[in-house]
Amino acid sequence: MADGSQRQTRVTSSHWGAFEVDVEGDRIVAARPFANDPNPHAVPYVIPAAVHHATRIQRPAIRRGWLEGRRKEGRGSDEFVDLPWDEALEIAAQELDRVRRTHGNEAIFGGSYGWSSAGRFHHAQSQVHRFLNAMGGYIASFGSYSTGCAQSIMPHVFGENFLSLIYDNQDSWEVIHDHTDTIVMFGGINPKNSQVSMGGVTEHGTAGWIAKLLAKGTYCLNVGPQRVDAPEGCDWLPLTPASDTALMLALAYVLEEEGLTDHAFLDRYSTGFARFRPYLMGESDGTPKTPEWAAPICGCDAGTIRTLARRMAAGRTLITVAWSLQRGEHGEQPYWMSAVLAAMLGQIGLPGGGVGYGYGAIGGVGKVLRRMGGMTLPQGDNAVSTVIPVARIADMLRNPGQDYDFNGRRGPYPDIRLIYWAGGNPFHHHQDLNALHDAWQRPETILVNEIWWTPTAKRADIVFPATTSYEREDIGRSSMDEYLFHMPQMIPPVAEARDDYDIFAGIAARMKGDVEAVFTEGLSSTEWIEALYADYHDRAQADGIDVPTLEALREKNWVRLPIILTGPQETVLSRFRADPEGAALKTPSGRIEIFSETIDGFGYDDCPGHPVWLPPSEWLGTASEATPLHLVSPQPGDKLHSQLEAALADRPGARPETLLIHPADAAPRGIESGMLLRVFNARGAVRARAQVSEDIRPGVVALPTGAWFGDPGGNIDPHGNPNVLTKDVGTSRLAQGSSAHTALVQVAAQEG
Ligand SMILES: Nc1nc2c(c(=O)[nH]1)N[C@H]1C(S)=C(S)[C@@H](COP(=O)(O)OP(=O)(O)OC[C@H]3O[C@@H](n4cnc5c(=O)[nH]c(N)nc54)[C@H](O)[C@@H]3O)O[C@H]1N2
Ligand SMILES: Nc1nc2c(c(=O)[nH]1)N[C@H]1C(S)=C(S)[C@@H](COP(=O)(O)OP(=O)(O)OC[C@H]3O[C@@H](n4cnc5c(=O)[nH]c(N)nc54)[C@H](O)[C@@H]3O)O[C@H]1N2
Ligand SMILES: [Mo]
Repeated sequence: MADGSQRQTRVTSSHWGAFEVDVEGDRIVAARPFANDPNPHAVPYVIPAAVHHATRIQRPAIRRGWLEGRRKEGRGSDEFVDLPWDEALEIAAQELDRVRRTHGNEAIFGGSYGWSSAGRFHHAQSQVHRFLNAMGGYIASFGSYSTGCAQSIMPHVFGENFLSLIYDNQDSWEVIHDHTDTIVMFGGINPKNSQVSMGGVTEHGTAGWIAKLLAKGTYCLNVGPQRVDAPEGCDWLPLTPASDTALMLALAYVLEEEGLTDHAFLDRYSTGFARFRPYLMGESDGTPKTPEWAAPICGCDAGTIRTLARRMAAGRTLITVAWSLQRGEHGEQPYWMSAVLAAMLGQIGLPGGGVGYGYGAIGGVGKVLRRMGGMTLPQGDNAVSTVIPVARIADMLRNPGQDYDFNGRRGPYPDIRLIYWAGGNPFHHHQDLNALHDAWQRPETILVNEIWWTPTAKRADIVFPATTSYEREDIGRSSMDEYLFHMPQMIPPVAEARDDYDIFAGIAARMKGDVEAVFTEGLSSTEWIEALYADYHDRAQADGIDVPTLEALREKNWVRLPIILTGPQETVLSRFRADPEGAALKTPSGRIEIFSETIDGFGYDDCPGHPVWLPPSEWLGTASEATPLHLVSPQPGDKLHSQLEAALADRPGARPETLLIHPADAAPRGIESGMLLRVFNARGAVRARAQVSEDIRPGVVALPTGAWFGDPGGNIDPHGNPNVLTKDVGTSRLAQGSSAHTALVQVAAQEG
């Protein structure tokens, strides 16, 4: 920690990469990108303002209405009462004890989704889960908002856990560079998104790789609603959002019609093509999936589809699919169909061929590193086995006891009385926020640990102020990065903030039974970090990777480990290709499942036994006079989700958020760049600022995520959070993923 007025500079790590921080006394005074990063993110510049921002939660606070017994009304509108730490911790402990005694641990929701901050020990979600396990368990959640739908569907297709597929079993950029002739990028590959990664990537390399591919002459085609989803130099096939499955079917149709399908591959490595083909050719439903059929659905012409199919069959082709495609109603279908299309091309398991998911979605996809274990806080065992799909939270709160389907299972939603959230911002990330606001009134108690007064903190009953990663010591290590960081404590906690660990330890100490002993195991946070690091260090040494001792790392601040692997690497799919029996996939057939008996057996009309074209409830095909435009809501370029939003929003003109709109849609509405807009549908309304641009297809508007949802009661969200407008519906009964990209809206110029 800095002492006196001397300026000190240290490096730390974050989800958006490493950066240097200058400290004077108790304050962070400047921050700038890390010198080793060829393509750093700009977000460090806002760190000093964010850390010392007026919206920091100063001390524990409890909602007045809750204290006075008005539990189920006033969340989000009541004022808060500041309390001393001891008193607030005591109240929280008594309430947790009351709820588990009266209703059981099944009444406690601790899904607590969210990205929190980098740093291995002070990872808020791990901390809250460990704490809730120590007190007897909680209702957890399955999957993520990022890839929840894919996590359910793809194991049926490739027999592999989806996260293991993308992080450990896809080709590196180097292999793609050396082997691939054509990349067809559904949803693009946007270097802006790869600036971010769980735990951070230090040398941001995705933009550099795409530049190298283009220089080499690799044909890169961005297929989607926005030109800006891929760097300049990539071709663009403007596509109607949510129509990708129709395009993929038409590409498959051309392959089949023109004798370009690799039937030898299908026979040896896949199952079910014979069940799928009649649908493709229109023999089973009377609709051949021709380019002429797809063209009006996709908003492109049939000739383009034919030419593309031939090009894909002519050389080594990699199909890449952005995660956004599965973040919409029927998101299972483009994911499954992309695998079928790749199988028909016969290049799965060959270097630089087949299909890959999420290149560019986050940094580190396409980078191959030696795996290292350790530095993970053990979360203990959860005595409650009920798990909900992560994005079904509002349904759960609204419908206790009601049965719902999920990936072949059917069962009731739990009856939630208490929610504990740490490290996430559901009033940023969930869909249909006005409806979530209403459902959120139902539990008896909501506890939140937060750094800033986010819309979620404002809707809690008991709020504990948490430290930022600059106010505590930690270790920065990501499985997608070759750098290892000591993250020093640089300043004392701001106001009365405490580390999540100390907040939970403080509550645990006041609860009945042995919660404290189970949670802390008698260790301070420094002792935990030392123990976790020792385990990591020993494992690394055993694997022959030389990592410094903790003392040495504290001294050095960071080191670069020799763990990058170069050249072609074996993957689940390359092994399967080489030896389809010996290295069979973990699907029921041991092969790629074009038809899945398992899924067929579920009997879901919204996700049948093979991929099909199923239009979502809201897309340009169902556009009306009231809501004629499709809203897509990409990740924000200037930050990570809603983090640091308070400081970013202070910059002149930064809020409301910018809405991208095509001149053909802007002109009839009298909209020009810079104008204030009202964006609305039956679910709500937000303000936004217009940016008129030909980088987006006509009929589509784009509003990034991340603005803080405004205070309830107003009839328009002043900052421009797209989730006021998005639809809260599961992708299907199979995956129940989030459908953030399913939304139709109207846009109007706003006076003043
Ligand atoms: N419309 C639409 N919505 C989307 C998406 C979309 O594409 N479109 N994408 C979805 C996706 S993929 C995601 S991942 C989610 C992201 O949604 P979230 O992960 O919920 O978003 P964050 O803003 O990262 O929230 C993290 C919160 O943790 C807090 N925090 C940080 N460090 C700490 C700490 O040490 N302790 C505590 N207690 N708190 C801390 C931050 O202040 C912040 O409020 O959004 C989803 N929502
Ligand atoms: N800078 C920055 N980077 C981030 C994040 C961040 O907050 N900030 N968040 C990170 C997280 S948590 C995640 S999960 C990843 C998400 O990574 P992705 O899901 O890949 O990224 P998105 O930005 O949600 O969407 C990419 C693009 O998909 C397009 N799109 C939307 N719907 C469709 C469709 O139906 N078809 C096609 N073809 N295209 C469509 C949109 O134009 C959008 O710009 O990003 C990560 N990267
Ligand atoms: Mo995500």
